[in-house]
Formats: sequence, C-alpha cells, structure tokens
Amino acid sequence: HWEWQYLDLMRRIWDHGDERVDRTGIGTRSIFGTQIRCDLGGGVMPLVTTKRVYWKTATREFLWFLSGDTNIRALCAQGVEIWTDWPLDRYRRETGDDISREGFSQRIVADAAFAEAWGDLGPVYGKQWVDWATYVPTGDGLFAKGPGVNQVEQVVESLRANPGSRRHIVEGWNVAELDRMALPPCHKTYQFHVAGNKLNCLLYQRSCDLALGLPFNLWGGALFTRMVAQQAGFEPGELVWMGGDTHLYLNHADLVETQLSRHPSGTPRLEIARRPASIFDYAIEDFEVSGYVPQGALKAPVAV
Ligand code: DHF
Ligand code: TMP
Repeated sequence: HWEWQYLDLMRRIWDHGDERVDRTGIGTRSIFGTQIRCDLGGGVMPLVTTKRVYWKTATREFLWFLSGDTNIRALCAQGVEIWTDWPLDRYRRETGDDISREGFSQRIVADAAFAEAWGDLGPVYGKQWVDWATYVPTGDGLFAKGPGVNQVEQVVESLRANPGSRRHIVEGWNVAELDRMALPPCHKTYQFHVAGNKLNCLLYQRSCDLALGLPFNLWGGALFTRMVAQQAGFEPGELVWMGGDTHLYLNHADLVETQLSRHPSGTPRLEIARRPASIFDYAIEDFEVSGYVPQGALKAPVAV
C-alpha cells in the first residue's frame, strides 16, 4: 500500500529529523530531499486513509487554481477555509481589528469591496498557471504588458502534439513576483511524462507540512494527472512526489502519535463522470470517490 511510504516518512522525520526554528516560530523536525511514488493505475488515488481527508475540499481548491482566481472569496463561499488564516492574519495586523475567523470569512463572502481589499493572496498558483505575465518591448526602451501565458492549456496541447517531449512543465515559481505573494508556492513544479499510453507526473514541493499540507498536495497532484490524462488522451500512470524541506511541526505530536499507531485501510479510487470540453470545465460534481473508509479525523493546529 502506497500509504506506508507516507507513514514511514512521518516516522523517519519525527525520530531522526533535524530540529530547527522556522519562519512561523513553531519549530519543526525536518528532512531535506524526500520521495513518495504512487501508481495511479486502475483509478487508485493517494488519498490518506489513516485520518479523514476532505478530498472534496482539496478538489475545490484545485479547481479554484485552474480558474485562475487568487482571491479566497470563491473558496469561502463554498465553505472552504483552508486559505482564510493568511488574509485574516494580515487584516488583523494592519487594522488591529480582532475579528473572528468566521466573521472575517462571512464578510469576505458578503462584501465584494472588502474581499477585493483583504481577500487576495497576490499572484499565487492560479495566476501563474493560467496567466503568467509577459512583457513586450515597445521600441523606445520601455515595455508593455503582453498576453498572459496559459501554462495549463499549453501543457495539454504539448502532450497531445508532442508526447515524447521532456518539457511538459507547469511552474509556479515566478521569481519576479514572489514578493507580492502571501506565500511563495510550495507545490511549485509539475512535470508530465508520457510512457506508452500512460501519463506520469512528477510534483516537486519545495516545502512540505507533512501532517496538514501533504495529504492535500498528493491528492492535488493525482487529480491534476487524472484531468490532464483524460484531456490529452492517456491512461493515468505514476505520481512521483519529491519534497525539499519535508517537516513536521513540533505542535503536531498528538497527531503523529495517533496516526503512526494506525494501518492503511482500503483502496480509494476516483471516477470522473464525464469528459469536459477542456481542462477548465471540470466541476466538483464530476468527481466521485469509491472505497474510501477513512479512520477518525485528526485535528492539528496550522502554523501561519
Ligand atoms: N501553512 C502550513 N503551515 N501548512 C500547510 O499545510 C499550509 N497549507 C496551505 C497554506 N499554508 C500552509 C494551503 N493548504 C489545511 C490544509 C491545506 C492547506 C491549508 C490548510 C488544513 O488546515 N487542513 C486541516 C483542515 C481541513 C479543513 O478545513 O477541511 C486538516 O485537518 O486537513
Ligand atoms: P514556508 O513558505 O516558510 O515554507 O511555509 C509554508 C508552509 O506551508 C510550510 O510548512 C509548508 C506548508 N505548505 C504545504 O505543505 N503545502 C501547501 O500546499 C502549502 C501552500 C503550504
């Protein structure tokens, strides 16, 4: 079962990770340079079973990336609060208003101008994936804004036209725009690779919160592979996940202890009900998971 790789990594980091002070001040144990491989054949998904993972929340987040949106408003409107803490933190710091998370989220949904002012994360994943900024010289030493690059559309086209290429990449790390992002991309590079009739994907994540982030990121990588495969006409192959700084936060001890006492159970599979006209036309109703019998939910605090 692929999930033993996840649990083994969790054990290895907790027992042997290098303890360090991180940006958030919580502290982590960390290993640099890690890998998890998962065969997506037969519709199998790397959905963690040793705790409940809200795959619909992770799917809604991914569809939001593909929509090009970078404002949390559309997420909050669907009850997805996984990005709310970062705009909330900025709002509290800059206004001194000690609003609750719930109150903040409700106001983001109810008040478009408020969402405009406080709900945007900057040019994060959605912007870079479907509208990477370009500049064209105007001849007088100045530059005008050129048409945005839709990397996702291009990668589907390049897979169809030139499957053997080694350049099928979707990149989030736009160096010139990092300072305007609420968080620089963690899952920063997706590379696709065709082997026979199968589509493989390598996902490189520079920084990985093993307990909270990775279950979402593995799901996202596999979901992306499935959608791209369906659009470009391939069967799902292998997801190869690679981590840079792969860590556990020191305040996740309870989760780690409980999760490491559990064994993977069942084989979750994803069915996609229809083949939409383009990769940008998927809806949450198109996705159905079978064989998912997760063990109990495990709560852990997120480091902001
Ligand atoms: N910061 C940190 N420190 N870790 C992260 O995983 C992280 N992830 C981000 C942004 N910044 C981050 C975006 N993705 C949760 C999961 C993914 C995510 C952000 C947060 C999270 O809190 N998961 C909880 C609750 C899930 C829910 O609300 O449905 C979990 O138990 O999985
Ligand atoms: P950093 O920018 O200082 O590396 O902090 C980002 C934190 O968020 C780090 O703990 C990794 C985590 N993270 C994930 O694991 N997955 C994600 O998708 C995102 C956005 C963040």
